[in-house]
Amino acid sequence: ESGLAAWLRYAPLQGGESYHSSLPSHIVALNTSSASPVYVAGQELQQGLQSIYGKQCNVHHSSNGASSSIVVGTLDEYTKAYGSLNNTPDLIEDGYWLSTESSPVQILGKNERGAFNPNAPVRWTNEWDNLDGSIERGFAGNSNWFANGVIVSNLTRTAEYARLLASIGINAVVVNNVNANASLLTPQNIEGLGRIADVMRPYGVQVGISLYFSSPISGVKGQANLTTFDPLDESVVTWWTNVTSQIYQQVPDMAGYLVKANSEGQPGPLTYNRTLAQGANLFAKALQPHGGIVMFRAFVYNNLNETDWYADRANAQIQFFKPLDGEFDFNVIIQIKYGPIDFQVREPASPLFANIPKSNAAIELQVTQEYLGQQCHLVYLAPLWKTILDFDLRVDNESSLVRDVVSGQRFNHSLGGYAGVVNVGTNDTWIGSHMAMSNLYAYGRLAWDPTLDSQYILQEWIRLTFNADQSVVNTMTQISMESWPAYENYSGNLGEQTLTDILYTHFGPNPQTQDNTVWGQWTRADHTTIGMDRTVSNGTGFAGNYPPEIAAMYENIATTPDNLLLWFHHVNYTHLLHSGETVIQDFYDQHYAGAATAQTFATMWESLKGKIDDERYYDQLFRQVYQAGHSLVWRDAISNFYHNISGILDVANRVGNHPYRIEAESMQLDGYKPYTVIPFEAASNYT
Ligand code: BDP
Repeated sequence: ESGLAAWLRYAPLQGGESYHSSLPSHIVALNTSSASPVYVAGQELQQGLQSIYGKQCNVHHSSNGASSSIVVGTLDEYTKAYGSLNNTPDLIEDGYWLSTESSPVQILGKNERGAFNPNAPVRWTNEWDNLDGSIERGFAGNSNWFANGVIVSNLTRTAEYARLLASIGINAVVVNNVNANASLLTPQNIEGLGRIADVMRPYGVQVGISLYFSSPISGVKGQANLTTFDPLDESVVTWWTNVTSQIYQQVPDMAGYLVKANSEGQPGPLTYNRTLAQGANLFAKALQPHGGIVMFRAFVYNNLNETDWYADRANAQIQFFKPLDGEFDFNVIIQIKYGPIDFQVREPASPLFANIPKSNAAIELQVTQEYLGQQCHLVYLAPLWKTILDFDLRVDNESSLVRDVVSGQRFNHSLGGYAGVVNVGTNDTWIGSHMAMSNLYAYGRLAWDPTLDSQYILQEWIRLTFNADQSVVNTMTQISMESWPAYENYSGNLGEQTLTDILYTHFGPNPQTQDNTVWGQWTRADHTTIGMDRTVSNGTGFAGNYPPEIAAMYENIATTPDNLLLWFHHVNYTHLLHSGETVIQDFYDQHYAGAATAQTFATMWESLKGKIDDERYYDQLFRQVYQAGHSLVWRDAISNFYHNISGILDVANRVGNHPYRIEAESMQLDGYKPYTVIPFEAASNYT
């Protein structure tokens, strides 16, 4: 089992034959075109029944009169073939109706993709694939669809990916990096996008692309080269209108554009003193005749100027977007990362969700574990996402759950939803580790229905991906459910964010880089105090970006939850938490507790030997052993760092005292050269 089949293995069910008589013997898929999702759904049913139950069924494409059948089709096609239905629910786009009570069994969709209605219309993945085939923050090999600047000819894996995504309700994939490249827009690549769309379409998955804002002046081969990219310049408008039409000729159902502008070195409208809304609307207008939408990223900040101690990157989105509310075209959605900084292990919900009621909004989640162990650490993310989706922002003192904001329900928008950064690669596990695929599965399930319980989703995934053996389900559940709290504890608790190296790798401990760079992920730690004061009264004012009830909660140290204390407040190391512990001692205790929990994962995993296939067993075991070791590196590096900086002893005398640790210098080094590690706390005796 390489992992390639993910949760669509259709593993044989023991005693499957005993169900044969109660299963229908015919499948009717009401579409004759093999490129249609309904046709493909018929084939999937056939394959699933065969593989799970050993039952052979024929697939027909029109009503064959047989009563013992499963019919799959759109509601419209069904009524044409079988006559009208009583009691069908009202379906929205992509919604479907499944009845096993009727004869024939009905699986009917509002459209070909689709009595479950999705919670939000936009359920996309973002893939940060570069045209050269590399993937930014991808941990599973190279791109499945790009190589050497063009779109590859063999798109088999791309089609397989679409199949996986379809099964969890994802309806579009943005295929290239948000840090985009203008040469995506050459005629050759536009033709290639057409091919990607062709292999995804039978699964009901559309293609979207990221745009490079200054493409008109980038000398794109086969396109006009302008001297300006000013969004209000007529020649620029015409340029994008033309390119957009060319794309729609190849991809008539293109989902839309994703745009990262004026952030981290990406060009944008501010160069011409135009607003971000004017920039977004340039693309919105080009897309309107074709029905596409613009996902405009709220991740806008100017890192290079943030040398001012009081500047707070967390405020940037509010500063940029709040004044523009109401100025975005109807087909623009503001795509907002879940927290105000950047995919950290713990962040408060982005207050932008509460501040642009007139605009469509989507939440951006990260399936790829950029800051969260990069698939070398198991971190099941659904519980983290749920803390945000279920958070009540109390806009106008009324219930305003983030999930109701992005579904469009809270502020009455018909557009909104979810963007998940996945970054699948050519590796057979898709994202780099077998267990990390629970995150992709959970992402799709939550985008369809954010009220689902994290553990429920997880167990559904375990049964499909591994098996239903109770000990398999229980063990994997325990490891996964303990994984995010453990990672948070050993990588940076109390709202410190993930204390990784933030200069480039975002992997492994390096707390000192937090305060020594211009990236704005500060800890503000000195010899006596730690934490970032984001209050209105004394700090950066960030807390005031929330509606009054929430602002008041975070403004006050007494009502700020311990797990976000240092996110909002700057305190003495000896400050007492709600738990009664001091900040520094809790820091030590939790880093030890988190690493201790991670030690148990490998042992628990070992109890699964023989209960799952060896290939996946050993692959994951290797990762759990690695995580056990690396969690100690984390624990010691962070604890030592804060011990050195604060000078406060660990009451349990563990910090700096690791009798069982084998130091590198006491080993025979073969083929290694000692070098000085910075910060030294992350090293063995400085090297
Ligand atoms: C940061 C990543 C960087 C991305 C950026 C973004 O480190 O690679 O380009 O986010 O989301 O987290 O645009």
